[in-house]
Parts: sequence; structure tokens; C-alpha cells
Amino acid sequence: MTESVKESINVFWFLPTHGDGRYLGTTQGGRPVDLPYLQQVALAADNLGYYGVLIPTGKSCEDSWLVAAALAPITRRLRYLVAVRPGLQPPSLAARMAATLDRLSEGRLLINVVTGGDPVENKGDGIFLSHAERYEVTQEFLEVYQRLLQGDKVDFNGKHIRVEGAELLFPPVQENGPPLYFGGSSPEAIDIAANQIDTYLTWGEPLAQVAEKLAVVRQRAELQGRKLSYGIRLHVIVRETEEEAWAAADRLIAHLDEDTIASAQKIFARMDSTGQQRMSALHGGSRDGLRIGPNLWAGVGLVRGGAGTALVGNPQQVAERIREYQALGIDNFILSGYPHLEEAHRFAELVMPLLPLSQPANQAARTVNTGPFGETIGGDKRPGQTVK
Ligand code: FMN
Repeated sequence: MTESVKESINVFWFLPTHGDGRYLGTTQGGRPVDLPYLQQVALAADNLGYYGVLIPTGKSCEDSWLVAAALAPITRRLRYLVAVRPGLQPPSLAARMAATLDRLSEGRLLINVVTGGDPVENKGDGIFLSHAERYEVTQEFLEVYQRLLQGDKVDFNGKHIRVEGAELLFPPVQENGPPLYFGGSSPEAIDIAANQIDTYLTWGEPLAQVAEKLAVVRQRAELQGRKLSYGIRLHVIVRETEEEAWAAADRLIAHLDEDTIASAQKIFARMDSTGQQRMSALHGGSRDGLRIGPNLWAGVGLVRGGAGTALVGNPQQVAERIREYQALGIDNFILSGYPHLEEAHRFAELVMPLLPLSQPANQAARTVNTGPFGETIGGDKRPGQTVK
């Protein structure tokens, strides 16, 4: 293990605020993502010992801040990875929102800095800037935002952002503000990560590509005298046998027709996100050749933007693949599976016991007197007790 490899990992789950179901690209098996459902997913993640949940942001999602504010009070340990949007939120407003939610959740807020990679969506949000300009905004935004969270009174006169006498009266719970996460694969994004970010995120590309990208980020950060931590976003399809897992992957796209794939690919093609281009290139919009690495499948990306790959296999294989990414220096794993409620349980049951978790999963943390025990045998004995 190299020096940058941490011994334990943070395992996150994901709140499906843009829809959930049993199959991709169809209404069949779809389910309402309403407050009771999101509460169930968040409570499951909290109770099962996940470190936190990522809440996506964008036109296709419920608002991530409101969702986090609705769910934080019913969970105890779960952290919420919520997006700030430079260009859409002024830094003073974002800093105030972050400080408030950090206090309301008693220090359980994490921030994902999302620059946005879809020019059509951006125009709908009032943003008419090029890719390069959006990253200039992100850089300036982060400078003001971070100084506010550190308690400074800020005067700033940048190319895009100007504030005078900006300040935060009520501080965040976490010193200097919630940790900053950020994904983006373009050179501009990598520069920002190297200079201003705590945890660099990548979507789940094959091991060699992730290794290559992280080496660049690490090198740029070192030039700034900085050391980052790293995270990866993947779906998971785990079953007791590998055969069952691949069958489940096939079933996930069993109702997906070619027109739906083509229309999704058209939307991805209009994006100016390097990260999205790298994801789309993994399958080229075709169902053939979706197995792109050992236990790595690109089928989700046929219709889902962003995170498009899944680890597919039995529990030992999935845990091994996670350890391979961990060996690259990644210690944040942001996972999900369809449907998100059931798969949160399945992953916790099958894979968590095989992983070096940074916080104990609840099952391991419980005392012998509170279980879990499994259902009683014949209404008279607990499973595992000698049946006489
Ligand atoms: N973009 C969004 O619009 N909404 C999101 O919720 C979101 N979450 C992301 C999560 C991860 C783990 C990663 C790696 C990226 C995410 N992005 C999201 C995209 C990036 O924030 C960024 O806008 C995009 O990749 C464009 O950057 P690039 O051209 O530098 O790759």
C-alpha cells in the first residue's frame, strides 16, 4: 500500500430524487419518490451504517437542499452530501445555506461543488457561459464562499463575482465549513480540485482510467503543496452468486428500447462535460460490449447521465473490486442500486461485512442482546440456538 492509501473507507448511499424503480427507461416497476419513500431510504441508510448519502442536483431532481432539510431531523448519524451551484447561487447565499443546514443537522452536512455540464439545462437556469467561463465562476465562487465560512468579512472584485462587506453572522458547526467534494474531469476542473477542494470525485471508470486521472489530480495538488482525498461514484448489482448478479444486470435493462437509448444518447452528446464524454465512450450507446472490466458493467449509462457504471458480482467479487479502487487512494465510495431501498439493505447485508468501514455498520455495532437474530424457529427458538 502506498502512503496515500487509507486503511478504512466511507461508504455512502444515494437518494434517488430523480426517480426510482425496478427497471431502467420504463414506467414499468417505477415507484413514487415522495417524502415517505425518501424517508425510508434515508432511515435505512442511517440505520444500516452508511456514512452519508449523496443527493443529486439539477433540472431532473427535486431540490437537494430542501430534501436534506426534510430528512436530516429523522436520521441520527447520516451525513448529507448536498450540492452548491456556482453561477446559480451567489456565494453569500450558498454560505448562509450551508451554515444553516450544518447547524440544523448538527454538523452532518458535506458539500458537493457542481459546475454543471449541460449547456441547455444551464440556459434554462439563466447561465449563458462557456465551459471555461463556468469554471472561472466556480473558482471565484469558492474563494468567496470559503472565506465566508472561515469567518472572514469579504470584499471581492472578480471577473464574474463581486461582493462588498459580505459576512456570515451564524457560523457552521464544522470548523471552516463542511468539507468540499467535487467532480469534473476537464483540465479546468482538475485545477480547481487541486487548489480548492478536499475530496475529488470521479464516476466509476475502469481501474486503469481512474488510476491515470487520479495521478494527474494528485500531481497538480502536490504542486500546490496540497493533499486531497478521493471518491468514486458507482452503482452496485450484488447477488449471492455472480451468475445471479449478471442476470439482474440484464433484467435492469430488459424493458429498455432502442428509441429510449437513442434519445438519451442525443442528450448526452449535447453536453460539454468531459466527465460525461468519458462515461458515454464506455459503451458508445450500444448494448453490445457493456462488460467493460472485471465485474464492471456500463449498462446504466445507456440512459442515465453521469454515473453510468455498476459493479456486478457476488459479494466477494464486489468487495475485491472496491479494494482495488481503494488501493488507488480512494476512500469514499458513493454507491447505489435499483430500487434504492431494497439495494441499500442488500449491499449492507452482503458486502459491508467484507469491507474496512470507517464507521461500524449497525449490525456489527449492536450488542449481543439486541440482535439481529433472524426469525424464530417454530415460534420457540432463535435461529442458531440448539434445537433440542
Ligand atoms: N452534475 C450535476 O449537474 N448534478 C449532480 O448532482 C452532479 N453530481 C456529480 C457527482 C459526481 C460523483 C461527479 C463525478 C460529477 C457530478 N456532476 C454533477 C458533474 C460535475 O459536477 C460537472 O458539472 C461535470 O462533470 C462537468 O465537468 P467536466 O467537464 O470538468 O467533466
